[in-house]
This record gives sequence, structure tokens and C-alpha cells, in this order.
Amino acid sequence: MKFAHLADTHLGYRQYGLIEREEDFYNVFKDMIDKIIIESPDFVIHSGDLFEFSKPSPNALLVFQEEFLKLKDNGIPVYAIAGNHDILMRKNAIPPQVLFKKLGLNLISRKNPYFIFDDIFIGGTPYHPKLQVDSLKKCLNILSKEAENYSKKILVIHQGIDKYLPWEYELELADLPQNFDYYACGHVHTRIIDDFGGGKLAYPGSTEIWKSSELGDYLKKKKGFFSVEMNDDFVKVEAINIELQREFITKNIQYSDLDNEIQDLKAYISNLKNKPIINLTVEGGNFDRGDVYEQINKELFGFSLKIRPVFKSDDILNDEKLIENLATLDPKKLLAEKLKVFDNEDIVKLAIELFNNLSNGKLEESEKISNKFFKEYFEDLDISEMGFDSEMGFDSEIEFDSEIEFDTEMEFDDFEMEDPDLSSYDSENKKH
Ligand SMILES: [Mn+2]
Repeated sequence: MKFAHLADTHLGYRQYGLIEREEDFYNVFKDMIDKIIIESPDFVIHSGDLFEFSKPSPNALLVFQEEFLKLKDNGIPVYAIAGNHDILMRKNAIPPQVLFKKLGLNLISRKNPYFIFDDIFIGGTPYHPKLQVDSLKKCLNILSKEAENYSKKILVIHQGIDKYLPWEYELELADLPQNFDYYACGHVHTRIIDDFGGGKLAYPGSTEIWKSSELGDYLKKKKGFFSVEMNDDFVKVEAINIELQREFITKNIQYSDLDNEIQDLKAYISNLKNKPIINLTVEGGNFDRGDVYEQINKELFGFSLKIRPVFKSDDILNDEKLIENLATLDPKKLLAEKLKVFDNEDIVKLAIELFNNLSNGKLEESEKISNKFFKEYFEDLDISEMGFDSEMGFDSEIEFDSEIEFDTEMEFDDFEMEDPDLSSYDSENKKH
């Protein structure tokens, strides 16, 4: 017996607001269904986040309808649960998967927590947020008992588990019942195959690069679905890769090599089937971001779908090193390091005293300290010499460092969110 396991297809997601990226997600899904039909499994399991939104666009719905009907025409049943993206977190809300029940989709829900295929138990539960973890654990216990008498048991969930998503999980590994042969998980976007209980626990991962943070895992493990073979003796999970539509190019360029690197990149891109997404970091040297941005755009704009530049000139790199070198991120040490340029202990002392007092809301004390410092350093000076303009106040001569920027890490196009998540209509801030 063989089945295909997929998850996190996020149909309808328009990354960077680009229609091409929405199409990429559709195309990879279509390729996947074609490949599944060639593999000819007994059934398909989808572990949630079928759609990007709980109210998918007609385009997203249509893509799923067509692909679902292809599977149906080939006699391949589909079992599915709703993920956090499919569910509007409101009482009695229904996920879009419901629309396909009458076409034959086997939707695992609270009302229908399991199906039986031959003698195989396929049970599960839709996504539960952390607040409902007690109810989730109850569901899992009930499913574990219901599954008892079947020869093979599959549990379908869409949750974060501490072992795989340590900063944002609902379940600890120990919360899972032990008696299933295959744990068909969704939610984590990287590809994971693990041993658990007497069986296998697997996250097939997202089918496209939904967030650029998934790039590392994609380069190592690719994307696609799992083909699972299950018989009396073993469960075997095989990763089937689906080629993505376009490349994500990540490159660090030294500013001094900028011209050459850009030409190399151009030559490389011209051989690609589709325009890539380019994550470009320009570092080293002292340069004007605006100029470099313009140069990159001028040379590469027509050759790429999206360029995401980050600029790290020497100033910024030095600040980063400074932060790295300090064992702990002590703001006072940072202040002292940063103020070394003045070569004046009193200035460091002033900054730290002000930091201490202002952090504690002691405004009067801070004012006293400032005045004292001012008196000691400037009172005896001729006011015209120290750049104190009678009308304008401080002029530019006395500014300590007009170059200090606070947005050193900002991307040039940072007014655009990295992955705009329109699902903020929903009550939850969705991350997977
Ligand atoms: Mn997801």
C-alpha cells in the first residue's frame, strides 16, 4: 500500500505582491499532482494550509478544483485537514476545503475525525491554536483509542511540535500518542522525516519557498511531497522532489567587485528559464546606498523578477563586529565602545550616567548632569567660538556625529513587508 503525503501548498499566496509568484505556487501544485498520478498511490493526504487564505480567491479555488478532479478521475481519493491558514479563527467558521466535500474530498474535521480505507485508520484534527491545546490533547487521546483495532493507523495533524519548531509550538513530542504508524504532519515548512513510536513522523514542508528563511532547507533538501509505502513490516518514506519554477539567488558581493559581479550575475541569469528572485548583499567599503541601488537596478532590473538588496558598508559592518565582540549585549559597554572616537572619558561617563538616569525616568537628575557637563566644558569658552549661534541654537559644528544612522539594517525597499500577510484579517498572526 502506498500513499502520497503533502502539506502547506498555500494556494493563492502572492509573494512580494507579484502575480508571477502566485502562478509559481499554482504551477508547482499542478506539477505535483501530475507526478502523484504517475506514482499512482492508493490515496493522498494533505496536512493543511491547502490555501493561503481562509477566503481563497476564485483562481486559487479553481486550481484546486481542477487538480482535485484529476486525482478523482484517476481513482485516487484525497484526505485533508484544515491548517491555520485555512481557518478563520472564529466560532463555527468553516474552511474552504468544505466546498469540495460534495465532489468527494474526505475532509477530516471535528465532526468526522477519521476515515477508514481498507483496514487503515486515517484520523486527525484541524489546526488548534495554543490556547486550545487541552482540547487538542483530548482529540489526540480519543483518536488513539479509536484507532486501536485497525491494522494500520495514520494520524493527520497541522501543528508545531517543540522538537521541530522550538520557538512556536503547540505540542510537545511527548503529547503525541505512540500507537500510530505514520504521523502525517503539516505546519513546519522544512522537510522532516523522523522515527516516532513504532512508526514515522513526517513534515513534507511547504511546496514553494513561502518565506526566504526557507531557502537554506530548500537548497539542502529540495521541495515536493513524500511517497509513503506501508506494509505489515515497515513504513518507508521517500522524498519526491518537484522542480521549482524559478531560482532564488542569494549572493554577497564586495563593493570593490561590484561591476564584475553584476556582469557575472547577468551572464548567469541569461541562461535561466525564468527570471529569478535575487537577494543581494553589497558589503565592504564606503559607498552611497542610493548610487549602488541605482546601479543594481539599472543592470539587473530587466533580468530578474525581484531584487532584494541589503547594503552593509564598512560603518555598518564595524557596528556588527562590535556587537558580536561583546559577550553580552550590554548597552553601557556598547555606548562606551561607540564613544571611544571622542577619546574623552568624561563623555563616556556622561553618556552612561544619562543612560542610567533616563532609563529610570529621572529627568531632573539627567538635566542636572547635563548642565554640569555643559558648565565644565563650555561655560568658559567664547560663545562665538563654540558654534553657538544666537538665533539658531547649536549649529552643525557642535553636533557629535551627524552620520549616526539608526536604520543600519534597513533594506532599501523596507517600506514593503517581506512577505505581506493579508491574513491579518484573521485574528491570528500566522507564521507558517
Ligand atoms: Mn503553512
